[in-house]
This record gives sequence, C-alpha cells and structure tokens, in this order.
Amino acid sequence: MCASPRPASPAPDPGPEPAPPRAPVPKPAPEPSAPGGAAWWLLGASRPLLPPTSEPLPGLLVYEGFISEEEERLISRGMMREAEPAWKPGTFNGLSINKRWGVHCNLRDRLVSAPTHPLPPYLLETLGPKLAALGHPKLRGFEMNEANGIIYKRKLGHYLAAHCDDRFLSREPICNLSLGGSCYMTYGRVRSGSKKGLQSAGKEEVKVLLKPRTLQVLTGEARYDYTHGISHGDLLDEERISVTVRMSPVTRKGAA
Ligand SMILES: O=C(O)CCC(=O)C(=O)O
Repeated sequence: MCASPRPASPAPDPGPEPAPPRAPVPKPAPEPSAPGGAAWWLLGASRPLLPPTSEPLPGLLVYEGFISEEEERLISRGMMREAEPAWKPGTFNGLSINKRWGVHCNLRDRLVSAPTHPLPPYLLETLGPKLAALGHPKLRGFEMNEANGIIYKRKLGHYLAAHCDDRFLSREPICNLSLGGSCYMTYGRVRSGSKKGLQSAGKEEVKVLLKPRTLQVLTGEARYDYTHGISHGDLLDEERISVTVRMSPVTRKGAA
C-alpha cells in the first residue's frame, strides 16, 4: 500500500542568502627570473613551455610523446604513400632504407644547393609548429629545409653507423623523431686528438632509449662532441622508422 502525501506545512524562513562560493584564483605562471637563475625553457617566455622528459647528455633533449599516435600515423603514411622521393637501400651511414627531402648537402665540396623535393606538408605542418612551441632558445629561428627518413628492418641486419652530423653545413639543432619501433641509440664521446678524426671512446658511451613518438633535439655537447649510432642488436622491434630534420642554409661557396 502507498502512503498518501502529508499536507504541506509552511516552509521555515531560510534566513540571509549564503555567499556564493568563490572561484579559485588561478596561480600566475612563474615569470622568468634573471639569467643564471631560470631554467632555459623559461628564458624569454612569459609562461613555462614544455621541458624535456630527460637530458641524458648535456645538450641532448629528449621529449617522449612529442607527437600523438594520430600524427605518427599521418607522417608514416605520408612517407610510405608518396612515390617521390623514393625509398632506396642505403649504405652511407650503415645499412638501412632511406629517402630524403629538401636542400642537397654536398659534403665533399662543402656546398648546400636548392632542393629537388621540398619538405612535404605532412612534415612541415606537423613538426614545424610543435618544434616552435617547445620554446627552446636553440630552436628560435629554426626553419627546417632538409630532412631524411630511415627505415630499419631487424631481419635485414640494419644499423646506423656512429657519426656526427656535419658541423658546418647544418645549423646546431638536429631534430630527430622515432616512429613505429624502439631502439637504443649509443652516444660516444669523440676522442680528442684522434688521428682518424671521429672515434668513440669506448668507456664514454651512453645508451638512450628511443620509444616511438619520441623527439630528440641534439644541441651543444651532444651535437658536437658525441657521435650517435644504433647497433643492430639495439633495434628492439622488427621495424623502426626515423625522420631527422635540419636547417642547412643554401650556399654557393664552400662552407669550410
Ligand atoms: O635513426 C635515427 O634515429 C638517427 C638518424 C640519423 O642520425 C641521421 O639520419 O643522421
């Protein structure tokens, strides 16, 4: 059986209206302090920009999850679908499958000449604004005009020979994105006074884990004083793809 409703009695006087709750006051972003006191990613910025996930070597800025899975698919598909420039097996810096866009760096004659295949929109539009948004002082004015893609296949014995990107033809920051698979990249300090030029000092090696969607920005010591390479055994998945972008101003004269 249902209870019948009681007759309504007059409502008690609620008294004065309580004050509405105050909206929380957002904390202002810390302002950059004087040089020397502020982290580099605060310098020149009115609010903190994205700090790296880690800096395993001086000047090696690692940003995990730099691009989304959707952006990763967009870049990979773009690279795979375009007919030109074509993928070609390469042996220049190890064994891999390569393509390149943008200006041509002639390492022997120290010349940078106009591009045959300009950088594609799927690279420029995805990476350009994101690199600028990092707010790193070394990336100010960075206009990528050279890029290369590498496919590593473990079953084909692929690897990247230890090397330093050209010190003169390309500007300081080298930006490198990992797609599709993980690897360890080995950084080896260049032995000073070596007659053979670049050689890694065995004891001064640092292995850096590069997961898919990780960006590395090589600056300073990591750019100039260390070689970087990937041994075959450090490819952790059957396939890994990388994209490296640089700024290499066109020159008509030799740069060295
Ligand atoms: O595969 C990588 O992540 C590095 C590629 C590289 O060092 C290069 O293209 O010069």
